[in-house]
Amino acid sequence: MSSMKDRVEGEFRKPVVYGNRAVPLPEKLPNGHTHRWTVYFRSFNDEPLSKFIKKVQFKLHQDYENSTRNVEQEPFEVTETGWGEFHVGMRIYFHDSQERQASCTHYLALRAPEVTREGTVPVIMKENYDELVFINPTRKMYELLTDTNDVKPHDSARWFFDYPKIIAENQQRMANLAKQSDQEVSELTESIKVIASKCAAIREKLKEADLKG
Ligand code: SLL
Repeated sequence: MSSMKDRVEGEFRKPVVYGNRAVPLPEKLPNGHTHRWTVYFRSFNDEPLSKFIKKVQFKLHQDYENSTRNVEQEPFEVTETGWGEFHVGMRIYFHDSQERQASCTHYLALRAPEVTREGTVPVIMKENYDELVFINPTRKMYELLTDTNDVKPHDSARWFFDYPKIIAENQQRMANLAKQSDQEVSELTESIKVIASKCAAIREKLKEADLKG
């Protein structure tokens, strides 16, 4: 603990938003996944948080491989596909090791609430407003917290209606999954051929054994 003289007395707040958006996939995947979603932690006013945030750790449902995801760069977000809703834990680590970690939980939304705009696919979006509160921060932290050069007026529409990006990501995701399943099918076909030829060899041996016996 550093002494009070290295610190700036007072309470400093950073407005943040965390939540998720989700879109239904054009078709259900073989693993039952029906949606693509992105869970995120970001600033309310477009300010880069990585000035003072070192990483955001996302805890997904244990169904997911590597269910603990560390994101060390902005945007602090995780994109996945899935079928179900669950609590996503987020832990915020600061560059200043004297600052205690912050945490929050978001219940992932896949089916509602929906936001629509004429001529576009509906997008599910659920988010929470919150504030990171820093009490008597170190001088260095104080300087980062009060540097408002990058702060822009809040514009939620920009986040709500970034449809071209969402649709492009979805198409890319589907193309990757299709490629992946083509690959899996050809691997399985190869394995079936190998097994069939092993079976044939065994049958051959059995026939020989039968003839000898
Ligand atoms: C429910 N309590 O029953 C929730 C669990 C789990 C979601 C939701 C698939 C993950 C995967 C997925 O979306 N799991 O296949 O890796 O609704």
